[in-house]
Amino acid sequence: MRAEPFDQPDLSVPLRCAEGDDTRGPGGDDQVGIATKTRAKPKKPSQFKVLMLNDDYTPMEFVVMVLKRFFHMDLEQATRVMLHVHQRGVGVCGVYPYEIAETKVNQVMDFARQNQHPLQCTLEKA
Ligand code: TYC
Repeated sequence: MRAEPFDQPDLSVPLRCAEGDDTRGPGGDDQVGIATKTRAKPKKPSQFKVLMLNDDYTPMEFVVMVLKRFFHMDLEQATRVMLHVHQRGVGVCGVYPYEIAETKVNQVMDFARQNQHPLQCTLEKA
């Protein structure tokens, strides 16, 4: 599995021990224990845009099918997004937490490859 560049722990934020997780025994002697640390300020998982890129070869109908199948768009919405990408070069298919966005990108790229289309999809921090 590829190491992913986005979900590294934020080491700039200090972690503190949760109350009551002192691992020393009753006599204050050192003991082996589970280090249970909680983040002082829990963070919302970051969101990622899934972007579709234009190319000169993938059929419009195929792009519409992809948007319907993997992004649950209806025909009208999928056609609008496809035409936006066709005219502007790039467009947003959806915004998701990292792991879901990465899965969508892989699904689209696999499906395009299986059908021998050069369609490209990527993700970007929202
Ligand atoms: N430009 C392609 C064509 O003219 C259509 C297309 C649209 C391709 C969107 C990719 O993400 C894309 N057949």
